[in-house]
Amino acid sequence: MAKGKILKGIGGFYYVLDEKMKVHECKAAGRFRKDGIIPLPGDNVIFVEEQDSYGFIEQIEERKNLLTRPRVANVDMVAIVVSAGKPNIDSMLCDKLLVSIIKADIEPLMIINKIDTVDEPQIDKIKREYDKVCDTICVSAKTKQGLDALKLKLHNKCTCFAGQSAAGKSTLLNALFAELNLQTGGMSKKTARGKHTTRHAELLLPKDFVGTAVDTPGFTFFDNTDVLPEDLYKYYPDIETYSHGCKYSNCLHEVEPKCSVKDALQEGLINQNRYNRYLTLLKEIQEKRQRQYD
Ligand SMILES: Nc1nc2c(ncn2[C@@H]2O[C@H](COP(=O)(O)OP(=O)(O)OP(=O)(O)O)[C@@H](O)[C@H]2O)c(=O)[nH]1
Ligand SMILES: [Mg+2]
Ligand SMILES: [Zn+2]
Repeated sequence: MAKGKILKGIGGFYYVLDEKMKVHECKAAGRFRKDGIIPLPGDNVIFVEEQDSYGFIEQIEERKNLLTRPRVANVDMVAIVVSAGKPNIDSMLCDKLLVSIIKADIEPLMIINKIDTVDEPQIDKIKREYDKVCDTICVSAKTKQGLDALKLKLHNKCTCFAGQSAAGKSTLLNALFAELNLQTGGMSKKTARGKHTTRHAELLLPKDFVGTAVDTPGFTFFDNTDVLPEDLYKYYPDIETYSHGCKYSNCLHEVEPKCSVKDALQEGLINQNRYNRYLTLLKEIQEKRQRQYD
């Protein structure tokens, strides 16, 4: 038996890094599938070594945390990478991702990339929406602007890079750690969307760096239906902070009277776009739940 960490899983094979930095191609015990457990990048495992770098995963150690989209375990931080230019930011997708990160009790970071392609006001607009939610950093993987500051934020942590396809996750990781040599892609001219270049989440251990990173495939769809409507605002730190003066303890901050969130909104303390999207997501969750009961 040996201890290791899953770097990636492809087609039923898991690539497990052992304590001597050797990678083993492993199959997983059948009972995981029976119990509905999927081994994930970031999982700490106990495996049986077989010859020629093969192996068999026997046990998955208890996870510190788990993110279902992208699927990773045991990360310290999730960096949401967005493009300041093309592809256009999907703010609703960012908000949903933030809800899931904060719900999983993981630290979020917003990386605004491609700042070489747009003017200051466009960057500021994105920054203003999110700087009361989490730490934000503006960078360009192309000009390398902001990368030293970003590297400092990644120090000593396992950071999962997540977000839309073509936001520049893999390009950023290459710019930070040249030896990674990850595949990068362009955008489809027809749809103005990314080409989904990265196909698998992979835990990376850059040389001469204290910390690890997970590159993940971009996505466009996100489902938050496991959140209760009355809990949703708790995953909006910029809204939650003003919720303590509401008259009703089960206030949804929607139409209720004497709502301190709406007061804060009137005073300009909460970003109007974030609040509008909160209401949209609240409706979406309520309607989905309603359909489940019908
Ligand atoms: N101008 C400019 N282009 C960038 C920057 N960062 C990335 N790109 C370009 O954006 C495109 C997409 O980059 P990728 O790194 O493949 O994007 P990704 O987020 O990894 O995409 P998926 O793997 O599909 O999820 C490539 O053509 C990059 O060259 C940047 O800072 N500035
Ligand atoms: Mg990629
Ligand atoms: Zn309220």
